[in-house]
Amino acid sequence: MAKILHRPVVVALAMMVMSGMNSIAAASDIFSFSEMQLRATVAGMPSSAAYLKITNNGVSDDRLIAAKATIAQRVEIHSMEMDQGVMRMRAVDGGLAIAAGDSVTLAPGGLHIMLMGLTTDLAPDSQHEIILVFEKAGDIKLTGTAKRPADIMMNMPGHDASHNQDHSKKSQ
Ligand SMILES: [Cu+2]
Repeated sequence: MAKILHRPVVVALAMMVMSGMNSIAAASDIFSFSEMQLRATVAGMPSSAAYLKITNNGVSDDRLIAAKATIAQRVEIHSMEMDQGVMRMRAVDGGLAIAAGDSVTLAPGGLHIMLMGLTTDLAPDSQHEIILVFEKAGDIKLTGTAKRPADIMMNMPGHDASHNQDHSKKSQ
């Protein structure tokens, strides 16, 4: 059923982007998103990251399996964890499970969309598109705003959400 829904969702989002209604948040029948924020870069910085809160309003569990962007040569979904006193990033194995009715927060110091091999500088306040690829819902295109590190997440509640996910839950 999700496959049938996926095209209308993309069309609806594209229309919202064109009409500028997604400056705060974009929404679909299945997923809603906080404003996506990208870490602004200065000339020559090779990588950046994007952050947002993703909420699954649907009745079936889904999984963020990839992300795509023209501003980077490689885009991966990363986690960041303390390992013997050192912060380490790594690609999330098998994607990010988002259970029906649940939400996951990608935020500095934790989960993030990693943008590697930037093809452009991300000037503060500039806007960039990233496509989130869900296992069932398909591609959803979002527009995010580059922010200076100190300004990221200033307006995003629910910072703790990434810590109450039950990762042991089987979603398939
Ligand atoms: Cu990373």
